[in-house]
Amino acid sequence: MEIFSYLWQYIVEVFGLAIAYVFAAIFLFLVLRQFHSKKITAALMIMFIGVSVAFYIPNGTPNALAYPASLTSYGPGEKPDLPFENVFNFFTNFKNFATVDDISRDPNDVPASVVYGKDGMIELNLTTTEVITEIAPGVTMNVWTFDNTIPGPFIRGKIGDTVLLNISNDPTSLHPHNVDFHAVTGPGGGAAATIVAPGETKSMTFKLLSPGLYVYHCAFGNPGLHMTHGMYGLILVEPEGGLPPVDKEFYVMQGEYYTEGALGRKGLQLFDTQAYLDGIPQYVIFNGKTGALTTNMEAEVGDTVRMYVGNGGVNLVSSFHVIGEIFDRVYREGDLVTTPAEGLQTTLVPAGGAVMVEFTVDYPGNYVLVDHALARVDRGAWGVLKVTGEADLEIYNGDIQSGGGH
Ligand SMILES: [Cu+2]
Repeated sequence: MEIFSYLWQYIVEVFGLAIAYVFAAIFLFLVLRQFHSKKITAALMIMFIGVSVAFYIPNGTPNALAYPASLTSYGPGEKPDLPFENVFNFFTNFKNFATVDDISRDPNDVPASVVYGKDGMIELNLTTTEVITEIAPGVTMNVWTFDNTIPGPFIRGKIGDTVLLNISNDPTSLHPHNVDFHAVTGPGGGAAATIVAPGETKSMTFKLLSPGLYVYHCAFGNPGLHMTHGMYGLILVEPEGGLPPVDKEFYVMQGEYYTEGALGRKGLQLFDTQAYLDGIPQYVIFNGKTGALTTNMEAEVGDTVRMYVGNGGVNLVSSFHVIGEIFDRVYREGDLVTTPAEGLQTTLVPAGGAVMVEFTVDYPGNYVLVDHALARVDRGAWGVLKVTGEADLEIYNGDIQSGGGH
């Protein structure tokens, strides 16, 4: 049974606690018996059990077992928890869930130009899935995706284009899903017309009316709950005439995971509703998991690099920064109409928002992408742009050592 390997730590903990308690009780009983009559010993033992139970229930219940039965929501949608029925279905259907070895979207996976179908429309097929994957080495979670990656595919269009969207929900899913494009004008940004039950497919068309870099995400039930499970991505609407050409384009998206286990706790992690409501994620990651962007972003000295940076949130605003670089141009909040800001160090990426940054790389080395609220780096929010080429000693001349922030 595969599931036992995921739950092994919980099982060991519960058995360990039970054994320790039983032995403590036996020891106490033997000691008390030395000094008191049977009646007094029995009374003291009952007291011991009563006090320990009263103490344990409010304080010692493992988080994973403290199911928030009284939870409510004052939002327009559903409560931000997984209904008990779905948790039960998850465990009873565990073997039906696909396991994905690498959930992260390749940051190089950006279409170079808009791809049109034969009818002149952009044809977009999205499949929503619920899968088991590692979000950090040895840390497993049930995540929900568009096309089995986090973030979902990068969608590229141009102002005036029409998109034909076909959205399918995999039959193994336990929840309905849909998609809200921030680039779409109309009810729910498409969400109202794309609700798909497991196994269902729906189609719609929408027109891209405004240029910009936009987030898309699932908005079914409790939208934040679906987003924090991994259901977000970016859609670019290029302005008239298109974006100026650059040498390298990268797709980076920040997200959060709320797990019952503390940071680094191995094994299958259940969703922590309380941490979600409090806005304290255990993991803050780029492209779906820790370490997703450490070996796959490369450029050469002289290249102009463009990064499409999104934030799936749900709770945090990202302070995006590249250590050792200055952004030549920042298209704040994904605004592709106004003249971009120039010469910025750190830029904000709102929850449910995006930014486009451009910079020319002038010197070889490793440039670390971070959310400059730096404790989040410990939670996973970093990546590396590796730049190769000739060193210009006029720009930077020193003895480069590892561990120096590069
Ligand atoms: Cu969803």
